[in-house]
Amino acid sequence: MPTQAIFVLGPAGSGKTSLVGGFGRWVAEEFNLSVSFVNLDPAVEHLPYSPDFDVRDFISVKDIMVKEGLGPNGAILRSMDMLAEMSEVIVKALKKLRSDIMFVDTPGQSELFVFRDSGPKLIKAFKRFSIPIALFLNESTLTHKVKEATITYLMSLIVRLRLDIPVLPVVSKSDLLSDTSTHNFPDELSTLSLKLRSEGEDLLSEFMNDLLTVVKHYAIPTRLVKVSVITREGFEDLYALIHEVFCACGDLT
Ligand SMILES: Nc1nc2c(ncn2[C@@H]2O[C@H](COP(=O)(O)OP(=O)(O)OP(=O)(O)O)[C@@H](O)[C@H]2O)c(=O)[nH]1
Ligand SMILES: [Mg+2]
Repeated sequence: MPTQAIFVLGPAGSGKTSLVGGFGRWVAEEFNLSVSFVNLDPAVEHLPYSPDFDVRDFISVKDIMVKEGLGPNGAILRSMDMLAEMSEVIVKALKKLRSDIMFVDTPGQSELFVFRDSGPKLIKAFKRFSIPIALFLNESTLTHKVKEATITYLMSLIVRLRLDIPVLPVVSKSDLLSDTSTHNFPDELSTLSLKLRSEGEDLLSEFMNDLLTVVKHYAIPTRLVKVSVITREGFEDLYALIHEVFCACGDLT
């Protein structure tokens, strides 16, 4: 069986590192699987998991700032290009882990990983020894309205098209939602158009409605799953969705 590689992506602070640690540990506890942890964020200070591979052993954003006279943003950009150049070295090391499931923590600035060379190049290299998929996180407090949920679906779709792997949209930090927001949460893609109308009929709603047609056409058939690393809400649901995606990938190969 090839390794199942789960890349965790999302905007800065959306909970990627926490989910890799919390969900990864839960999967290791619940199932009889060998789970490994990969950190690809050269700028992270603290990790809530013990990485089996840590890109910081090879790339240091602080060193780049000093050696190349760059500011923090320039150094992070440079580190992403170095990540792309290192893809063969990384994959060679990861292949040796021979794990069933690999959780891959990605850089805080997901836009750099997705839109520069590093993400696509790494994913291409991962495909030689694993089946990679991605989770795209967005925070619950930014996702509980239909328009925001649509944006989360759209961003997941863009990541899917750019990285050429299945991407599941995931709502993080669900423990921060109020009871009302939890109750009315717009999770089913199929019912979003209907719910959109109840949020008012302005130009943005009209645009979102058109957007939903595109999203439904290109996105993998899924729903927004809500998870919390604190309460472990949604972990079973997320694992079931991931399993479905891997089964579909298996059928395609
Ligand atoms: N309430 C709540 N807070 C969370 C949860 N997951 C993460 N956080 C908090 O959100 C903040 C950011 O979490 P990280 O895991 O570092 O997020 P990240 O996306 O890896 O951040 P960057 O790599 O810096 O972009 C931290 O303060 C976490 O404690 C959650 O499920 N619930
Ligand atoms: Mg992080």
